[in-house]
Amino acid sequence: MSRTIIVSNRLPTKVQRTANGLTFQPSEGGLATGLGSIYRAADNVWIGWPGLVVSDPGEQQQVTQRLQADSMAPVFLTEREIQDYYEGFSNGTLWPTFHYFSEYALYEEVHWEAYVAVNRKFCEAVLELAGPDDTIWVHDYQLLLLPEMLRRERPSATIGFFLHIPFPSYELLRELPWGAELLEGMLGADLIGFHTFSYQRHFLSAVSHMLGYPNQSGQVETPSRLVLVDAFPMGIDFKQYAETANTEAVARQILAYREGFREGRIVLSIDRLDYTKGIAQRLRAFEGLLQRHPEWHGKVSLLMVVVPSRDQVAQYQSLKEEIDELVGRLNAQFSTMSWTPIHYFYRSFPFEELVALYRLADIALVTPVRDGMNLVAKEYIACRNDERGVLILSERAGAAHELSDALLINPTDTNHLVEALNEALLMPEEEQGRRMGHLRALVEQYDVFAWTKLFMDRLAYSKIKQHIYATD
Ligand code: GDG
Repeated sequence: MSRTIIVSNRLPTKVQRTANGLTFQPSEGGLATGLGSIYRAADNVWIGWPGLVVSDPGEQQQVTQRLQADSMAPVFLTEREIQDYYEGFSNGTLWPTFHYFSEYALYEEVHWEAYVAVNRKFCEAVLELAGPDDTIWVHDYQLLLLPEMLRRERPSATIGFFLHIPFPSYELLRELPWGAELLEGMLGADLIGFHTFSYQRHFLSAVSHMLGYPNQSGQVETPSRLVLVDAFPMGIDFKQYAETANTEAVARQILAYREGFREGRIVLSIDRLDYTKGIAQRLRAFEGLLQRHPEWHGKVSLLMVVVPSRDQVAQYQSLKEEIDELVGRLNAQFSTMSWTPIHYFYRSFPFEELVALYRLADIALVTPVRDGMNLVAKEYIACRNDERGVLILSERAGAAHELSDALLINPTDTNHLVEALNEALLMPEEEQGRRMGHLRALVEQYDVFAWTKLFMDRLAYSKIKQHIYATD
């Protein structure tokens, strides 16, 4: 039977070392939560790094066996590889460049070499596991070279690639010394998917400018093959969120949280720590609301969850300091004995508590300066079985292309953001219901299962299309 082999940098399970030995926990992050629902559905396998350096052969075996039982296969990386391939090239070069923060980008030859070497390591891990009839689905910016490496070894394999972050304008890509190699790497796939049509367009324009390959209607003609390129906006497991939101456990959790806020309104903000997420801008907008609309003093609080992430990279450390300082300053300035304007948590919450937070919040404030898609926005919608609540969403998140019933804002326009907050706080219940009703219908219909099916069907179609092209 043919299987789907999912390949991504991180596995959906992260291994941690504690005083009691190794522990196995679900990973956070959009890719893990999004695909976590589908890979168990069939006889699929997920290949990736387990999130910890494990060099002892005995421990490696223990991790491999434990993950194998849950249909996962680990790729072990050394400390040096993590530094150069992951923190260096992936998060220090590609992440900022693809999110339009090229002033943060590092251009280090050693990072690039490690990136090539680790992509090759993943290639070997895949070749070891994949049978000739298996479909290989490679994910995200850490593995841009992998499709081409696999193609060289298995010319007729079925290979899909999906990018979870934005694909930037060609002008950004050409700032990278390795832009052409990265594009060639991706073109080893049969089908390349992006969250939005604009990312697809940027990619096709980079391919014609930098490689000179002709393309038409989402088909690239490389010197040897035809590659399809398309937009697939990723969905979430709507049912899982909607059903959890209705459970007794979540209802109890909401009651417990409510105690702390009495009748006050709650604005919720949830992100991984990242400069792309617009966390500092959001705090400034909340400050603007309190300055310009003193009528909300004592009546509204911002509940802000920041999940620790990449805290070894310099920009993330200084962002953390900036957030700490802003929260401290705002609370010191506006707090009263009975009201704290910002409740700030620098940690992650268990799934059911996260759902309770979504269910509790009158407003979800999702204001990234750049974001491939943003699943938090969709999860908030899925949890609102009561059809109440307002989503304020950045027009620079991929999700904004679909979620037009949200209040769409420009995240760097603080004035606009302040007024959007005020508008959301004043929004009549019927309008909330109407907007939320439309948003829910959309997120329910285009869930992660529909997304996978669409991608897989199109991948199968790419093989037929190539056959026709080759025999033409
Ligand atoms: C990348 C792209 C794209 C957050 N806090 C907690 C928690 N989370 C989970 C959320 C959500 C995920 O993390 C974050 O997903 P996003 O999509 O918002 O962002 P990235 O991690 O940057 O993901 C992004 C995505 O890939 C998918 O393609 O949308 O644009 O950057 O699922 O629920 N989960 C738990 N506790 C928390 O405190 N359990």
